[in-house]
Amino acid sequence: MSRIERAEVFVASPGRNFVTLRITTSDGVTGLGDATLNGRELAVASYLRDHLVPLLIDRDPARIEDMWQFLYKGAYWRRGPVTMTAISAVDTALWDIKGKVAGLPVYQLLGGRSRHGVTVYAHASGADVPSLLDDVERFLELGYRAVRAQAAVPEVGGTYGVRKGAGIYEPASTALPDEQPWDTDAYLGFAPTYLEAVRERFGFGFHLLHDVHHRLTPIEAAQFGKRVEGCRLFWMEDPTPAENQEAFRLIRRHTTTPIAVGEVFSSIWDVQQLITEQLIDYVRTTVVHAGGITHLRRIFDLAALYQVRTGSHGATDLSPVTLAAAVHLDTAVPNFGIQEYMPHAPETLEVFRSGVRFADGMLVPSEEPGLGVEYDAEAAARFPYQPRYLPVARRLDGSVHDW
Ligand code: CS2
Ligand code: MG
Repeated sequence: MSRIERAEVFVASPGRNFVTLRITTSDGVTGLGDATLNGRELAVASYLRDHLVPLLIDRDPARIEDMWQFLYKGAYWRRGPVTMTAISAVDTALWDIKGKVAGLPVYQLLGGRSRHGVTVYAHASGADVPSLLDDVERFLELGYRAVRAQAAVPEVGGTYGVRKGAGIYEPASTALPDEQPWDTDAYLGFAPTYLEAVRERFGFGFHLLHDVHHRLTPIEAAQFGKRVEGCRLFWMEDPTPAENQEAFRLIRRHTTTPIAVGEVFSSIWDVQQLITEQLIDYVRTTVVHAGGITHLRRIFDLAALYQVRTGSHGATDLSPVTLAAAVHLDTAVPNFGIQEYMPHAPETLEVFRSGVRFADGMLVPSEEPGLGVEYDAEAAARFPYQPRYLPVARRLDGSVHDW
């Protein structure tokens, strides 16, 4: 029997911080898992190094489901992003190994191809409406079939989702959290106008998305969804914080704008009511934060029963290992909806060499056995970890708001 011989945890910052797990078997097969939790990276690295790696040694790498149950139930303490991200990394690495041992790309192990490509959406943004429109145009010219639009709210200092200059969007950019102002009334007055401007200028021949980023109350979200119905959004994302899943019933009662939720959640139980009561249309849980390929498949299968489709988180703080795993899963599941895609920085792609390819607004997985990603630990060593935090939002009266 092959056994797990070594498990190494790499923390590096090639373009941004990533935590990566590499498992090596007694047969010399390696598997990769992403363990990046933006702003809490070292907690997951320690969870892996101090608590999971010792449990992995000498176990059978082929028993993926059993390993998941062992790490989840064996922790006793349930759920939570740190635990679930660490379990995700192990699970993903074991799928990578299984693919390499079988000589098959991971999507083949998941049941094979359901589609020839994975439709993705790009991130268009602007400091003002004209620059947002230019950005939308640029993505449409690049062949994207779906574009998310975000613009900075005038007079309000910091807005999520808006790139600074020509570089890559990076909200976690300061050594301590940047405290940014937020004004819901200004946003509610402004955001619908730029979504309308996008439709006016470019028409309806592509999917238009928008991320509310947990900024509204349920009734404000209902007002927003109703107001933008004419824009026929593909989705409004995270309209309100979803710890209280019931809150979405109120939004549903008032608007037919589709809803996507899930990027900050880590288990099937966090989205159970949202799915089974059909309170959302797209579930955005990801491989890295929701228990790996094994658990995400379970969430997606539950979602399929209720005609909820997938729409996995794919920002640049998810490593190319997560993107590759997502594209394998997206290729295989029947209820795929859309995949978020923000190309990684050149330094990131120097360290993670990925076989995922973009063409015609779609991603296709590598045909290499496993996930099709290689990690260059030597290159990574040139990019040491840097403390970086996501911002915190404060309302105009100084009180903390959901970022
Ligand atoms: C965003 C993310 O991609 C998205 O939809 O919500 O950019 C999110 O803000 C970051 O991943 C947080 O780390
Ligand atoms: Mg989001």
